[in-house]
Amino acid sequence: MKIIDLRSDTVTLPTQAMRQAIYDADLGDDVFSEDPTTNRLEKIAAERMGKEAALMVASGTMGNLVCILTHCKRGEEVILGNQSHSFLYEAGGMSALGGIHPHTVVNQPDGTMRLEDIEAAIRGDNVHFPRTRLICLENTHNHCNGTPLTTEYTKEVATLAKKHGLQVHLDGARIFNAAVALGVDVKELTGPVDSVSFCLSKGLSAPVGSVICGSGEFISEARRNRKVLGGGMRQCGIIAAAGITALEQMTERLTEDHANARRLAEGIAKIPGLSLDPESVQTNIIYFDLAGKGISAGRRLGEAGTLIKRLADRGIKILQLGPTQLRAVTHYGISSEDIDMTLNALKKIMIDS
Ligand code: TLP
Repeated sequence: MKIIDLRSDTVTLPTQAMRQAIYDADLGDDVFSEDPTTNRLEKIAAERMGKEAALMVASGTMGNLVCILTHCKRGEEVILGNQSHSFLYEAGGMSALGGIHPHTVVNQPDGTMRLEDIEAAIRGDNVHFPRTRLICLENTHNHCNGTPLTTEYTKEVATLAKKHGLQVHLDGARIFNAAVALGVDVKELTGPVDSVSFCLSKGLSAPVGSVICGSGEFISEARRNRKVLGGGMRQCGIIAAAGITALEQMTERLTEDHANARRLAEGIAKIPGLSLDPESVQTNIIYFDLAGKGISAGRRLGEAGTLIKRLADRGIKILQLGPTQLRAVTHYGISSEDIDMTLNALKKIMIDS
């Protein structure tokens, strides 16, 4: 049975060109900074992000953690969205490993935090308070419908940070989705921030890896923190090779994923019993809801009598986030025929239930 896996863009498999690049990669020991392929990836990534230097890391989670550890000391505070990936889904790494205090501010449905809310969260100089050091943004904002944050908004946050002597880190796991959706060069979105982490292994389809970018000084300190976390990866040109192909060949095609997501969203919006605002879908992530039909979303894949299970029986995988909330993500492995098949299956299941 053909599998249509819409759970995440993390499920993408490497392209043929990536497999060839991996096979051909020149290798060395990256802890000595002697892996030529990793050095090349880092150079390309820094240029693309408009930063002085870059560092490959194992994952998006490690990228965010290394950056936060590099910006903040123990007992210092990070302001970040209450729907941000770093707050919700990174196992509390900043506090568990860094003794760093997360201070959440409400994310608006478009993934922004109100400037006045950010400003109100910044601590005054008082012995009772942790010292605020960093503001984190996320672009695209995964949990807020994959919405891209604009250049203007990013600049406003950076200006506010500067006014208060703070740094800004951007979780740009899907920053190329944002750039393509907004029709801007990725540098415009990363220019205002002090550090950015982006993923090679999501929509860009590389098998492993993320890259963090910032000033030369920041990245040499980050290299030390990566080592602390056990992230010195020796001959990691094996994975950097696929990352170079990802940056060279896979960024512009993200528009296809966005078009597929929009079509899926428009289709879902027409199915009685499912609810979603297609206008909210600007990139490759779709959240939708079971609006009170006699079918539950299913607690986990495989539970009988649920939408998730019934879709899985037809080879279609989606993700459940709450009792009625579901997520589908389009990516390189999803064609427009797959979208048609998914919509037909959803229609049939909802009519039968
Ligand atoms: N997101 C994953 C899950 O962890 C939820 C997904 O399927 O969307 N930042 C953002 C905005 C992310 O969405 C993710 C992964 C990460 C960081 C972490 O990246 P990895 O999985 O490489 O550690």
